[in-house]
Amino acid sequence: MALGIQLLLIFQALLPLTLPEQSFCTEEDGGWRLSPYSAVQEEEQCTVDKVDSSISYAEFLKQYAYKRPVILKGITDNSEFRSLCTKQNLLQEYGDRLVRLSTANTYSYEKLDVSFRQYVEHLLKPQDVNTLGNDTLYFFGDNNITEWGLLFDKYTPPPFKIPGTSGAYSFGIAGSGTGVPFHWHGPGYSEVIYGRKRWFLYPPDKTPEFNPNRTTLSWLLDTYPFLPEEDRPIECTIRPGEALYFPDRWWHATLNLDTSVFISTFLG
Ligand SMILES: O=C(O)CCC(=O)C(=O)O
Repeated sequence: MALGIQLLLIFQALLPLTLPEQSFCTEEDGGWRLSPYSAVQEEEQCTVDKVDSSISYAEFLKQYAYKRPVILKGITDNSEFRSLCTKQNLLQEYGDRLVRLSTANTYSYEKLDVSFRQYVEHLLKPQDVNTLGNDTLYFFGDNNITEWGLLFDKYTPPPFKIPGTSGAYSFGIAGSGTGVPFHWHGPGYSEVIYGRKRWFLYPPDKTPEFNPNRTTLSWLLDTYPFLPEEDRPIECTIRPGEALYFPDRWWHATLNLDTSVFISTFLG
Protein backbone atom coordinates (compact mmCIF):
# COMPACT_ATOMS: atom_id res chain seq x y z
CA MET A 1 0.00 0.00 0.00
CA ALA A 2 1.36 3.48 -0.86
CA LEU A 3 2.73 5.48 2.08
CA GLY A 4 0.25 8.32 1.41
CA ILE A 5 -2.71 5.94 1.77
CA GLN A 6 -1.26 4.42 4.93
CA LEU A 7 -0.89 7.91 6.47
CA LEU A 8 -4.42 8.82 5.40
CA LEU A 9 -5.82 5.68 7.05
CA ILE A 10 -4.01 6.49 10.29
CA PHE A 11 -5.22 10.11 10.10
CA GLN A 12 -8.82 8.98 9.50
CA ALA A 13 -8.69 6.60 12.44
CA LEU A 14 -7.51 9.44 14.68
CA LEU A 15 -9.92 12.04 13.33
CA PRO A 16 -12.26 13.19 16.10
CA LEU A 17 -15.87 12.34 15.40
CA THR A 18 -18.44 14.98 16.26
CA LEU A 19 -21.48 13.39 17.82
CA PRO A 20 -25.00 14.70 17.34
CA GLU A 21 -25.91 17.33 19.90
CA GLN A 22 -28.84 15.38 21.29
CA SER A 23 -26.36 12.73 22.47
CA PHE A 24 -25.21 15.05 25.22
CA CYS A 25 -28.32 15.47 27.23
CA THR A 26 -28.06 13.43 30.41
CA GLU A 27 -31.16 11.33 29.68
CA GLU A 28 -29.51 10.02 26.50
CA ASP A 29 -26.13 9.26 28.01
CA GLY A 30 -27.10 8.51 31.59
CA GLY A 31 -24.58 11.18 32.63
CA TRP A 32 -21.68 8.96 31.45
CA ARG A 33 -20.33 10.63 28.34
CA LEU A 34 -17.33 12.67 29.37
CA SER A 35 -16.36 14.35 26.14
CA PRO A 36 -18.16 15.53 23.01
CA TYR A 37 -15.52 13.80 20.90
CA SER A 38 -14.77 10.19 20.28
CA ALA A 39 -11.13 9.44 19.43
CA VAL A 40 -12.08 6.61 17.09
CA GLN A 41 -14.77 6.00 14.55
CA GLU A 42 -17.18 3.24 13.72
CA GLU A 43 -16.20 0.79 10.98
CA GLU A 44 -16.84 1.72 7.37
CA GLN A 45 -19.02 -1.33 6.95
CA CYS A 46 -20.56 -3.60 9.57
CA THR A 47 -19.84 -7.20 8.51
CA VAL A 48 -21.74 -8.99 11.30
CA ASP A 49 -25.26 -10.19 10.41
CA LYS A 50 -28.05 -8.26 12.13
CA VAL A 51 -31.44 -9.79 12.82
CA ASP A 52 -34.53 -8.47 14.55
CA SER A 53 -36.94 -9.98 17.05
CA SER A 54 -38.72 -11.97 14.33
CA ILE A 55 -35.89 -14.56 14.32
CA SER A 56 -36.96 -17.85 15.90
CA TYR A 57 -34.88 -19.86 18.38
CA ALA A 58 -34.70 -22.70 15.82
CA GLU A 59 -33.30 -20.31 13.22
CA PHE A 60 -30.77 -18.90 15.72
CA LEU A 61 -29.58 -22.42 16.54
CA LYS A 62 -29.32 -23.41 12.89
CA GLN A 63 -27.72 -20.28 11.44
CA TYR A 64 -25.63 -18.79 14.25
CA ALA A 65 -25.27 -20.64 17.57
CA TYR A 66 -22.32 -22.80 16.46
CA LYS A 67 -21.35 -20.99 13.26
CA ARG A 68 -20.94 -17.24 13.34
CA PRO A 69 -21.60 -14.05 15.31
CA VAL A 70 -24.86 -12.19 15.00
CA ILE A 71 -26.38 -9.01 16.38
CA LEU A 72 -29.89 -9.35 17.81
CA LYS A 73 -31.76 -6.06 17.59
CA GLY A 74 -34.63 -5.10 19.88
CA ILE A 75 -34.99 -8.61 21.26
CA THR A 76 -35.33 -7.57 24.93
CA ASP A 77 -36.52 -4.47 26.74
CA ASN A 78 -33.90 -3.31 29.24
CA SER A 79 -35.24 0.20 29.79
CA GLU A 80 -35.65 -0.33 33.55
CA PHE A 81 -32.11 -1.71 33.89
CA ARG A 82 -30.84 1.21 31.82
CA SER A 83 -32.57 3.71 34.08
CA LEU A 84 -30.81 2.12 37.07
CA CYS A 85 -27.40 2.42 35.35
CA THR A 86 -27.21 6.21 35.22
CA LYS A 87 -24.01 7.62 36.70
CA GLN A 88 -25.95 9.33 39.47
CA ASN A 89 -27.86 6.21 40.47
CA LEU A 90 -24.88 3.84 40.39
CA LEU A 91 -22.76 6.25 42.43
CA GLN A 92 -25.54 6.58 44.97
CA GLU A 93 -26.10 2.83 45.28
CA TYR A 94 -22.57 1.49 44.84
CA GLY A 95 -20.21 4.46 45.39
CA ASP A 96 -18.74 3.01 48.62
CA ARG A 97 -18.53 -0.61 47.43
CA LEU A 98 -15.28 -2.09 46.20
CA VAL A 99 -14.91 -3.07 42.55
CA ARG A 100 -12.10 -5.20 41.14
CA LEU A 101 -10.25 -3.74 38.16
CA SER A 102 -8.21 -5.85 35.73
CA THR A 103 -5.49 -4.83 33.36
CA ALA A 104 -6.62 -4.53 29.76
CA ASN A 105 -4.24 -7.08 28.24
CA THR A 106 -5.01 -10.52 26.85
CA TYR A 107 -3.62 -12.48 29.79
CA SER A 108 -4.85 -10.17 32.54
CA TYR A 109 -3.45 -11.35 35.87
CA GLU A 110 -3.11 -7.97 37.59
CA LYS A 111 -6.08 -6.95 39.74
CA LEU A 112 -6.73 -3.85 41.84
CA ASP A 113 -9.60 -3.25 44.29
CA VAL A 114 -10.84 0.34 44.56
CA SER A 115 -14.13 1.93 45.61
CA PHE A 116 -16.60 2.31 42.77
CA ARG A 117 -16.59 6.10 43.40
CA GLN A 118 -12.80 6.25 43.15
CA TYR A 119 -12.95 4.36 39.87
CA VAL A 120 -15.65 6.59 38.38
CA GLU A 121 -14.24 9.90 39.61
CA HIS A 122 -10.50 9.32 39.16
CA LEU A 123 -9.69 6.32 36.98
CA LEU A 124 -12.46 6.23 34.36
CA LYS A 125 -11.02 8.16 31.44
CA PRO A 126 -10.32 7.93 27.71
CA GLN A 127 -7.54 5.56 26.65
CA ASP A 128 -4.11 7.12 26.26
CA VAL A 129 -2.83 5.82 22.95
CA ASN A 130 0.72 5.39 24.30
CA THR A 131 -0.25 3.42 27.40
CA LEU A 132 0.14 -0.36 27.23
CA GLY A 133 -2.80 -2.68 27.90
CA ASN A 134 -1.00 -4.10 30.94
CA ASP A 135 -0.81 -0.54 32.35
CA THR A 136 -4.49 0.22 31.69
CA LEU A 137 -7.11 -0.57 34.34
CA TYR A 138 -10.47 -1.83 33.10
CA PHE A 139 -13.64 -2.42 35.11
CA PHE A 140 -15.33 -5.50 33.65
CA GLY A 141 -16.44 -8.65 35.47
CA ASP A 142 -15.27 -9.91 38.88
CA ASN A 143 -18.56 -8.46 40.15
CA ASN A 144 -19.56 -9.25 43.71
CA ILE A 145 -22.90 -10.94 43.05
CA THR A 146 -24.13 -10.42 46.61
CA GLU A 147 -23.65 -6.68 46.24
CA TRP A 148 -24.63 -6.22 42.58
CA GLY A 149 -27.29 -8.96 42.45
CA LEU A 150 -30.25 -6.63 42.97
CA LEU A 151 -29.16 -4.60 39.95
CA PHE A 152 -28.43 -7.67 37.80
CA ASP A 153 -31.88 -9.07 38.61
CA LYS A 154 -33.29 -6.20 36.54
CA TYR A 155 -31.29 -7.16 33.46
CA THR A 156 -33.02 -9.30 30.85
CA PRO A 157 -30.43 -11.27 28.83
CA PRO A 158 -31.08 -12.34 25.24
CA PRO A 159 -33.54 -15.25 25.36
CA PHE A 160 -31.62 -17.71 23.16
CA LYS A 161 -29.45 -20.05 25.21
CA ILE A 162 -27.00 -22.65 23.95
CA PRO A 163 -28.30 -26.07 25.02
CA GLY A 164 -26.49 -27.39 28.10
CA THR A 165 -25.21 -23.99 29.23
CA SER A 166 -26.33 -21.39 31.76
CA GLY A 167 -25.53 -17.67 31.82
CA ALA A 168 -23.15 -15.73 34.08
CA TYR A 169 -22.91 -11.95 33.96
CA SER A 170 -19.90 -9.66 33.73
CA PHE A 171 -20.75 -5.97 34.13
CA GLY A 172 -18.43 -3.10 33.30
CA ILE A 173 -17.95 0.61 32.70
CA ALA A 174 -15.01 2.00 30.73
CA GLY A 175 -13.79 5.14 28.98
CA SER A 176 -13.73 5.92 25.27
CA GLY A 177 -10.90 4.27 23.37
CA THR A 178 -10.52 1.52 26.00
CA GLY A 179 -11.22 -2.15 25.31
CA VAL A 180 -9.97 -5.69 25.65
CA PRO A 181 -7.41 -7.02 23.16
CA PHE A 182 -7.91 -10.29 21.27
CA HIS A 183 -8.77 -13.38 23.31
CA TRP A 184 -11.25 -16.27 23.12
CA HIS A 185 -13.40 -18.40 25.41
CA GLY A 186 -16.87 -19.95 25.42
CA PRO A 187 -19.93 -18.47 23.72
CA GLY A 188 -21.85 -15.45 25.00
CA TYR A 189 -23.54 -12.13 24.44
CA SER A 190 -22.43 -8.54 24.87
CA GLU A 191 -24.74 -5.57 25.25
CA VAL A 192 -24.04 -1.89 25.78
CA ILE A 193 -26.44 -0.09 28.08
CA TYR A 194 -24.92 3.35 27.44
CA GLY A 195 -22.34 4.23 24.78
CA ARG A 196 -21.10 2.26 21.77
CA LYS A 197 -18.71 -0.67 21.51
CA ARG A 198 -16.88 -1.72 18.35
CA TRP A 199 -16.25 -5.48 18.04
CA PHE A 200 -13.58 -7.26 16.01
CA LEU A 201 -13.95 -11.02 15.53
CA TYR A 202 -12.10 -13.90 13.86
CA PRO A 203 -13.18 -17.55 13.59
CA PRO A 204 -11.32 -20.06 15.81
CA ASP A 205 -9.05 -21.23 13.00
CA LYS A 206 -7.81 -17.72 12.10
CA THR A 207 -5.51 -16.43 14.85
CA PRO A 208 -5.25 -12.64 14.55
CA GLU A 209 -2.01 -10.72 14.39
CA PHE A 210 -1.77 -8.82 17.69
CA ASN A 211 0.44 -8.08 20.67
CA PRO A 212 -1.26 -9.33 23.87
CA ASN A 213 0.11 -6.43 25.94
CA ARG A 214 -0.99 -3.64 23.62
CA THR A 215 -4.43 -2.06 23.69
CA THR A 216 -7.10 -2.61 21.06
CA LEU A 217 -6.71 1.09 20.25
CA SER A 218 -3.03 0.70 19.39
CA TRP A 219 -3.88 -2.44 17.34
CA LEU A 220 -6.51 -0.42 15.45
CA LEU A 221 -4.02 2.34 14.69
CA ASP A 222 -0.85 0.33 14.09
CA THR A 223 -1.94 -3.05 12.70
CA TYR A 224 -5.47 -2.88 11.32
CA PRO A 225 -4.78 -0.33 8.52
CA PHE A 226 -2.06 -2.59 7.07
CA LEU A 227 -4.04 -5.84 7.05
CA PRO A 228 -4.76 -7.21 3.59
CA GLU A 229 -8.48 -7.46 2.84
CA GLU A 230 -8.55 -11.22 3.47
CA ASP A 231 -7.03 -10.78 6.95
CA ARG A 232 -9.50 -8.13 8.11
CA PRO A 233 -11.73 -9.14 11.05
CA ILE A 234 -15.48 -9.41 10.98
CA GLU A 235 -16.54 -6.24 12.76
CA CYS A 236 -19.41 -4.07 13.89
CA THR A 237 -20.30 -1.40 16.45
CA ILE A 238 -23.13 -2.17 18.84
CA ARG A 239 -25.30 0.39 20.60
CA PRO A 240 -28.08 0.20 23.23
CA GLY A 241 -30.86 -2.16 22.15
CA GLU A 242 -28.45 -4.49 20.30
CA ALA A 243 -26.88 -7.69 21.68
CA LEU A 244 -23.89 -9.25 19.93
CA TYR A 245 -23.62 -13.04 20.09
CA PHE A 246 -20.14 -14.62 19.77
CA PRO A 247 -19.85 -18.41 19.29
CA ASP A 248 -17.49 -20.72 21.19
CA ARG A 249 -13.75 -20.07 20.73
CA TRP A 250 -14.16 -17.12 18.37
CA TRP A 251 -11.34 -14.61 18.77
CA HIS A 252 -12.61 -11.16 19.74
CA ALA A 253 -11.37 -7.72 20.75
CA THR A 254 -13.43 -4.74 21.87
CA LEU A 255 -13.13 -0.97 21.66
CA ASN A 256 -15.45 1.43 23.49
CA LEU A 257 -16.15 4.38 21.20
CA ASP A 258 -17.73 6.34 24.04
CA THR A 259 -17.65 6.03 27.79
CA SER A 260 -19.73 2.87 27.95
CA VAL A 261 -21.74 0.84 30.44
CA PHE A 262 -21.95 -2.79 29.30
CA ILE A 263 -22.78 -6.31 30.30
CA SER A 264 -21.76 -9.70 28.92
CA THR A 265 -23.62 -12.96 29.45
CA PHE A 266 -21.20 -15.89 29.33
CA LEU A 267 -22.83 -19.18 28.38
CA GLY A 268 -20.87 -21.92 30.13
O1 LIG B 1 -17.04 -5.61 26.78
C1 LIG B 1 -15.81 -5.70 26.69
O2 LIG B 1 -15.09 -4.71 26.52
C2 LIG B 1 -15.16 -7.02 26.77
C3 LIG B 1 -16.11 -8.10 26.40
C4 LIG B 1 -15.44 -9.39 26.21
O3 LIG B 1 -14.31 -9.50 25.85
C5 LIG B 1 -16.21 -10.58 26.46
O4 LIG B 1 -17.41 -10.49 26.73
O5 LIG B 1 -15.61 -11.67 26.39
